[in-house]
Amino acid sequence: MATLHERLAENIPGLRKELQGIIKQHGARKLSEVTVEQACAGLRSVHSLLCDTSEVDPNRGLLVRGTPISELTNRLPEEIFYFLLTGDIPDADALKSLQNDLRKRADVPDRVWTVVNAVAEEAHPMRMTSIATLSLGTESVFRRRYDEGMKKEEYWEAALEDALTLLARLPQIAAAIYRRRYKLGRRIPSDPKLDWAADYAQMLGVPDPKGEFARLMRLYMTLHCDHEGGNASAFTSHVVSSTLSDPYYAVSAGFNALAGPLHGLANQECLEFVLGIHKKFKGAPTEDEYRDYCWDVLNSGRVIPGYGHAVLRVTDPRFTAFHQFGKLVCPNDEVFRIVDMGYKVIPEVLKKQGKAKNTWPNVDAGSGALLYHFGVTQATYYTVFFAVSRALGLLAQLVLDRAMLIPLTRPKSFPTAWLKTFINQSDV
Ligand code: HAX
Repeated sequence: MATLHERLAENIPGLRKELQGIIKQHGARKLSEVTVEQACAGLRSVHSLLCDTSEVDPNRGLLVRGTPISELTNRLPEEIFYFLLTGDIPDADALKSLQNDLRKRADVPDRVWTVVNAVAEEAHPMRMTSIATLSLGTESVFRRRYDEGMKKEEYWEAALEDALTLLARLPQIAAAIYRRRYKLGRRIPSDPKLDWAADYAQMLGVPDPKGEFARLMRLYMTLHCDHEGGNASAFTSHVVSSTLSDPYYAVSAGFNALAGPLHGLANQECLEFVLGIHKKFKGAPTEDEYRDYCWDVLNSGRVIPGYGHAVLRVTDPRFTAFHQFGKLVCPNDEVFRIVDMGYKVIPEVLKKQGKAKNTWPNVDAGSGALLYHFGVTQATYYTVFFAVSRALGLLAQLVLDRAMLIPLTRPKSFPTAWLKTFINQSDV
């Protein structure tokens, strides 16, 4: 089977021609209407962005290239990256070639370590990850080739070069940040015999005699890989990359969006929520105690982290995958039991409150309890796991954007005065 580069080089001319044909023939057709509410409240559901890597179906959850994520849980993240970019699962040779390519690129330059070590030790790990990603960019092939006058048709190849280098290095950087931020000792070197996620797991230094933590890392990296194009981190990365900033700028910007509590930081807040219950009740509470606790949170004006979603209207299949993993690996762990109990209690409470459009758990509700079980107790680090995984999707999306010659993103804004005039005129 073709290598990733070969397969993309085969696919891209046809895809490009197809899209240009669609634009030429149907460019004036309307895809969506925008209401005043949508324009003033986050552009929800406005069909206005092309993304071929994945889509989120309100009732089925994440579909990667049309395949439900629940059918991909045994795949390696490297296979998923190939799949996101091409729509094909690589065979053994193509996978090996991609893994070898990543290994060759994995060495992190010393000057990046200098940057990582210069960031304040108490800084949030997401800030450190974003800074380190940005600092890797001084070697950007995209930037160098752009400055040399690269043709538009070749942008994707230079973007792919950067994407592979960034992916190869991120686990080392993220693991080093973990060890430095929580004073766990020296960096652990990469082991070239391991796959991408298992290597990340071993570099964290988490004891793993049965290989279960490595299994969790593979699952984690696969489940968080992508979530279509309109979520805050993907959209941010898409906008930055559309200016022809290099992929390091774009992914670092995407990470900055992911660091918000309504997005990727929710996994940190979920564990804090569960640990708060554990502390208050000195273990798992009764269902009645759990319910009262949730009402106290809601009545104090806070949200229940890990529940609700801007698009999904069912239990997130990624939550289900983590939940099943927990039931197999640590069914009696008290923190996991609180997550398990939450699945019974919280949807009912949110339904009664009547505000959330989706009362079911999202991906973040249970992942922290599993990490905690393996001794990764530092919840402030959890969004970094999400970021390392989501880099797969951000990078696949931006390589395809450049391949499809997608131009600068530039929606039109308007002042409130214009909106008032528009409303008055349409009322007449
Ligand atoms: N607990 C309490 N109230 C909630 C809620 C929750 N879990 N989820 C939604 N609501 C409330 C909203 O705050 C909103 O209230 P107001 O009208 O008072 O503002 C109302 O229900 C309607 O919100 P919605 O339309 O159902 O949800 P949104 O699309 O606006 O927001 C969020 C989606 C995910 C941000 C929201 O459900 C939330 O805040 N959940 C908790 C935080 C969380 O789990 N975030 C992670 C999401 C997954 C992700 O992106 N990870 O990266």
